[in-house]
Amino acid sequence: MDLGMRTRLTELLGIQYPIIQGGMAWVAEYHLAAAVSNAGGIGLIGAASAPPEVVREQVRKCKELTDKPFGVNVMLLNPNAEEVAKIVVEEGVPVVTTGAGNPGKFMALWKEAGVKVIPVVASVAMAKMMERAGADAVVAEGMESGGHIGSITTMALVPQVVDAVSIPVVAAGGIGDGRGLAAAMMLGAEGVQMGTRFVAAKESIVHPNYKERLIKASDIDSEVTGMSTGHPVRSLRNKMTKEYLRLEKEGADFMELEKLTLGSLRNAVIDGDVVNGTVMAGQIAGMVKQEQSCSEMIQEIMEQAKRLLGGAK
Ligand code: TUI
Repeated sequence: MDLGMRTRLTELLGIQYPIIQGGMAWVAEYHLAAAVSNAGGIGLIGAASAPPEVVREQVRKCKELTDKPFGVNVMLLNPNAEEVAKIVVEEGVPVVTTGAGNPGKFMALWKEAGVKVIPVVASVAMAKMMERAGADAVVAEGMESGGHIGSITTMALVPQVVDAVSIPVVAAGGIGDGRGLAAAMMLGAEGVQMGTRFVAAKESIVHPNYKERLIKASDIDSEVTGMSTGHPVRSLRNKMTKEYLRLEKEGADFMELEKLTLGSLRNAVIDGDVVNGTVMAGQIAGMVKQEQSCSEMIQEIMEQAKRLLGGAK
């Protein structure tokens, strides 16, 4: 069966399969990004809060591992976002996604350099604003996602964004297999972005404790902390989330809450502290059953989606 699936997204990016690997902080480094791109999707390096020169290094290493297109996710809460935005252009990165804010001020820079820009949005209003600003596509991310989230579900958000814009829409949040990809296409999306599933990839450098915690997780194991601070984050329940939610209920102030999460994602991903660290993961955590190579994952997802969508075309 020909597993290719042509959509405006695959045409825009020059890729075989309409699958984007999310630009997850600490997790999405060059080994993972290159593996996803080599498997026919598109991998992203998550710049997150990394120093700009580290991002440049990551991009160069990624180019050594793949000839296929890959991208960088620029996290807009990062005070260094502007420097990262320039590095992307200097290094000739073909695709940029953005998260956790409005990338408006970087659009001209990227568009003039021919970079394909795909902002992640969590509302119709932001999707429309991004289209007007010149975005090539948007990722509509529902609150089933791991990490920093909006407030509406993927099932409700995606069709509303599809109706509101004419650029391609990529669905994210709560998608973990070929059924999710097929469902996203039914909602009018032209691709999916997946994060949590790729955390368990063989090529993912996360600490074995993190992978194990994810693989053992069930459907209701994630919690959202930070509702009171305006930065809601979904992660797997542990000592940290319990303590955080208790403090939030008591009305603790921002600084007190911050103390609990400072460096906590790094502690989980790199050091394997899954007790006090932040184990970011989406609601499909319960669907992640085993470590697999990116290629195996993508082949499996495409076979399942193609079967559901009506077989080989
Ligand atoms: O960005 C993400 N997910 C993330 S970023 C991240 S790093 C972090 N860690 C701790 C606290 C905060 C951040 C971990 N996960 N997803 C994309 C996304 N973007 N989801 C929601 C949004 C979003 C939110 C507001 C996009 C635009 C937006 O606009 C607000 C405005 O008007 O500026």
